[in-house]
Amino acid sequence: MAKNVADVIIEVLQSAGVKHCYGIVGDTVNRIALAVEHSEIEWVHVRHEEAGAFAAQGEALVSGNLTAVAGSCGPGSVHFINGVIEANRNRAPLLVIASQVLRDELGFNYPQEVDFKAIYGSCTVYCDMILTPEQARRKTVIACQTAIAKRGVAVLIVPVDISHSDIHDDVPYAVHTSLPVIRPTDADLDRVAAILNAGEKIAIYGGSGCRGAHDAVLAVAERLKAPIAHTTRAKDALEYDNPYNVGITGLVGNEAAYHAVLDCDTLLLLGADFAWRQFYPQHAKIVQIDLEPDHLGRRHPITLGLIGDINETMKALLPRLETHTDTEFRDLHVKRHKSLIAAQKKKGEPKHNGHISGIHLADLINQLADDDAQFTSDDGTAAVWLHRYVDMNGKRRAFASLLHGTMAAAMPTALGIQKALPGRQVISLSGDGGIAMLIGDLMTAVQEKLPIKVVVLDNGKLGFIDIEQKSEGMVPLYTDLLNPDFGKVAEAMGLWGRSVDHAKDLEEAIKDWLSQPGPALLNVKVESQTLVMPPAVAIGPAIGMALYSARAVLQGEGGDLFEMIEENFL
Ligand SMILES: Cc1ncc(C[n+]2csc(CCOP(=O)(O)OP(=O)(O)O)c2C)c(N)n1
Ligand SMILES: [Mg+2]
Repeated sequence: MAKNVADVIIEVLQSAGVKHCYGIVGDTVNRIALAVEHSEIEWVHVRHEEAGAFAAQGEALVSGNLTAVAGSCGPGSVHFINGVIEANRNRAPLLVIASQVLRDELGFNYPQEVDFKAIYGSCTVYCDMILTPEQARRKTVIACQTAIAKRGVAVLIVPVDISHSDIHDDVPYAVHTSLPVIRPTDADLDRVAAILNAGEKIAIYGGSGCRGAHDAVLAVAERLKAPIAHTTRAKDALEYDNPYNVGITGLVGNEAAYHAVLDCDTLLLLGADFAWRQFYPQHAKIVQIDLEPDHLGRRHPITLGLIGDINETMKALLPRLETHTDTEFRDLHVKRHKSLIAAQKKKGEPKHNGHISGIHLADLINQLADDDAQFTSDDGTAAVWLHRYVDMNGKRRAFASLLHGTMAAAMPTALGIQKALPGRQVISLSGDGGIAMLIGDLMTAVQEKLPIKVVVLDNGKLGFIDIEQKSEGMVPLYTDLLNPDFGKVAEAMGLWGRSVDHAKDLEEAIKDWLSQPGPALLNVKVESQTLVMPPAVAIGPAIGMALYSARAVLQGEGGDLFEMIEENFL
């Protein structure tokens, strides 16, 4: 019997594990939407396709399942772009159905005709158009299989006349995926062990490739008496139950991790592709292990680079390692990390004026959130506070735009995580700039009954850029935000909403907000000047701040300068 193409596409998606399809209906995608309606896949109706793509990647990341989005031709499917890039960089398996105008009209500048291959070809793992009804099953299978196996975004371009067509000769192509075990050979592991056994001050620097390898990495660290620094993306994979943790190095990090990595004589780099080259040691021997061959030695020259899954490789390496006994190097950095974080939290505590720092807000949320809460954060100061001051424990997870670095991802990503994990507390740390960008999708939380908890860090500024410009010696340009009361905006949209501006009211407000059964938004007026200092203040920013101080006084911005000094140094 003849089958409709749209039904076949959705049948393949369902067999590949897709549970939800996020999108906005319209003309060319309507037949696909009908197929979704007839399947076990649930349509999630968003207000902006970009938010839909962020949500889908949140679901894909937290569940590991292939997730889908579908859009109408032209602008509808163009709107996905920023979320698609975010998903692809985060290695989220995502299938995009970009519906297209009639095949007959392609190439003639037809209304809403867009060359999706030109747009999506460079930022996805697969992008192709279904050219005939008979290709539909086969291309959908390859698209799904590629997205799952290569962990990225596959875009399937579907002309409207194709999705309405019938397939007469349906061949049973099906999605096949498996997880191989990949580790270096025994001889290569012996070479790694020889380097590590000769080391005296050994540090481990773990990245997101360490997900699922917590115990194996810790066992190696214990054998080598090595402190473990980690990237921001590995925070939830390595920080918990880890007596060797020294936290994050890099711009968001702290001095303990920074020095552990820089001052070691031997660095074991595991599943980490940290981009900032100045944070790698100049003279240490570096052994790098990564599942991705193109990560080996691409940031910094290394002594030995091997391809392997971190869990399997560490388990095979452990018996080859001699037990080191000198704990001085490790203990020094572990102790330093603990006292640094405690001191920073102390500094962030409210002062006589009742102002709330982002540090204090993050610290309180850390204490009051559920044990298994899932956190998302926008690019900006929210990402810094989340990664520095919210503790992970093996059940919590942190999601932020750390590779693409986009604003506005936090709230929509939370929608998708909530969809995947009903009943779980999902907290979005949103900037006031970030929330405004996709604010319409707060209505998705209401309409789709997704009880996400959004906190807006309302500093009245594009705060991160304000600080950045000051550190370049500039008097800030175009960073001010004239905000509405986001608590009231949320209420008008049908969420629970409230605003707080004094530290004395904060704890009660957070408790109230987190206890709401439905979606809730807490708007918190936070200090705009709390500095996001890198672990070792480079000469550049220090001079920049001094220059800014001089210029600010000369240009009559002394008030701002005083506020900054008061928040950070008094
Ligand atoms: C879509 C997008 N536009 C611009 C930027 C550049 N940028 C990075 S952080 C930032 C400021 C974010 O402001 P806000 O959301 O208010 O967060 P804050 O730093 O004030 O907490 C900007 C403009 C970006 N990363 N993404
Ligand atoms: Mg802001």
